[in-house]
Amino acid sequence: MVALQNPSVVGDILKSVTFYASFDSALKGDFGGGELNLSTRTNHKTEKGAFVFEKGFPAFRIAPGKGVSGGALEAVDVLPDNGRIFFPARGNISYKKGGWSGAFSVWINVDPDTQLKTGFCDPVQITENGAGNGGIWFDFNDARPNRNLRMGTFPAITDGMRPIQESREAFSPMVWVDKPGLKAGEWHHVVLVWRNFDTGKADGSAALYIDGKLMGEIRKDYPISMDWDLDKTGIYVAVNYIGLMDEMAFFNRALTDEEINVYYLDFFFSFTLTSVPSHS
Ligand SMILES: [Ca+2]
Repeated sequence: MVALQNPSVVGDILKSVTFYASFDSALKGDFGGGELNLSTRTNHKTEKGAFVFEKGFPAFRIAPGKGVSGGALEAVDVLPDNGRIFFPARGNISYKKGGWSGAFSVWINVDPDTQLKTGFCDPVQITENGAGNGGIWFDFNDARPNRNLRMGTFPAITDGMRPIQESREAFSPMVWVDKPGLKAGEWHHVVLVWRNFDTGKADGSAALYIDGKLMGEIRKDYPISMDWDLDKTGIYVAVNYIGLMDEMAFFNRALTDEEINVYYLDFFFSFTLTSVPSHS
């Protein structure tokens, strides 16, 4: 065991955790302010546009000892009927009407160019109505031979508006990473941070980090508002993902560059979030 590099920074990080899943021994959250069990959403078989919500999680399992720390979530197949698993958002994420900031951290072990079976894959997508209508996510797109890793923070749209297009152009609230260089058997740390969402002002921003490095930022001349009903909002995980994911956490503020660096480095010095203090 090597001592923590920076215990005070780590302590500040731990205090801001709102949800944490170690995936060490169970497919559920270890800690959170809301529902910790996964549910599955599938398309209704006959009613177009309708969804069926069920408890449980086919095609996902714990891979004991295979994680970046302890066990990991292993996704072995794509669910039928556009099925996706999710943690309910209420209590587990710091969303607040009128303005909020936050961060998301996860470790992934995947080769997106060889392991995925579908055009698109979202390791995480937080949304009520869809990726382009009040959605925070990162995904792998359908580019060949190298998929892009992309972050998106798409504001909610009101009736009659069209969603903002997914694009590399400046109008689109995205970060694009070309050839992210991910390989099966290697763990990589992905962090999304966002500030001043849902303020109604054009002061929102967001950023994507891989392995402690800033990959790009989102700053727009329009407000970035999710406008969620938390009871209908899901933290969708491993959507069309095939591979391993581990140590997933949400934070109630944007982590700083330094914190993200420490978080990344300290994991390699046997730091895990299992020491998250009780928030009760
Ligand atoms: Ca784990």
